Amino acid sequence: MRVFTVILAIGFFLKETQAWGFKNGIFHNSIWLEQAAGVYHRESRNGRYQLTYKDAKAVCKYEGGALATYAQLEAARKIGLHICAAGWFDKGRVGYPIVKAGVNCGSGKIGIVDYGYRLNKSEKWDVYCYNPNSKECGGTLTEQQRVIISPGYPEEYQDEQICYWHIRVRYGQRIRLHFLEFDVEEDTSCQADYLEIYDSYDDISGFAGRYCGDYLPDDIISTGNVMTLKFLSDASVVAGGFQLEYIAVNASLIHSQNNTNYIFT
Ligand SMILES: [Ca+2]
Repeated sequence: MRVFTVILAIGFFLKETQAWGFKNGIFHNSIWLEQAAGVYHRESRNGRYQLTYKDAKAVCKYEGGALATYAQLEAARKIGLHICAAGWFDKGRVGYPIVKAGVNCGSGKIGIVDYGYRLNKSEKWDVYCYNPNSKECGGTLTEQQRVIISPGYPEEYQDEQICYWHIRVRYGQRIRLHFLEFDVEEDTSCQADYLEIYDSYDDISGFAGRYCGDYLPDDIISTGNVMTLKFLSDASVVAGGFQLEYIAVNASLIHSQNNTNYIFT
């Protein structure tokens, strides 16, 4: 009976994990996954392990959330959050959530790999934030063509949203973004709400533009087969949101065109 229960539990676990992108024995470590149960991982714009405890708290607060508690991190882990990067969480504790055992991450342990409460708050790690209002947007997109919308579109987006879309098409292809609708709280330097485009698979390198207001941006074409979009809204004033489409294009076709929208060369 006990064996049967265990098998049922494993079956349930596999079903759950498949829904979260468990393929070929590896969890797909997308931002979508990272936002499991409102918990997500962040690193400094300067790269991995650059945040003091004070910095870490500021990162979460900036995005409208707070440091995740151990219980929140564990709840997220139980539905598939698997990240091989140690980060600060609540009360100056450091660790990371592991779902699938691996020798290179967590030394075969499953659960929260816990470095404990750090005495030295100047140590530098990544961070785990909790923001339950930020979990229903973003993702890793690999289709050849897809429409991307702001959270809740065609309704207005809400305050304190943060979304990352990582687009990855086939090697040798490029990504063309075409804006269909655009209305984001306007201010002169887009400090409040904005959509940022990165010609890269992260938001650290390849910055290509920050957009707000209601002017429809021109098409944007990536230099490679990846692109990242980041949408952030602050604590007040919302707007209609946006709708855009991306399409994977054959890089050689772009070379053969004299296309004024071809902005990255
Ligand atoms: Ca706003």
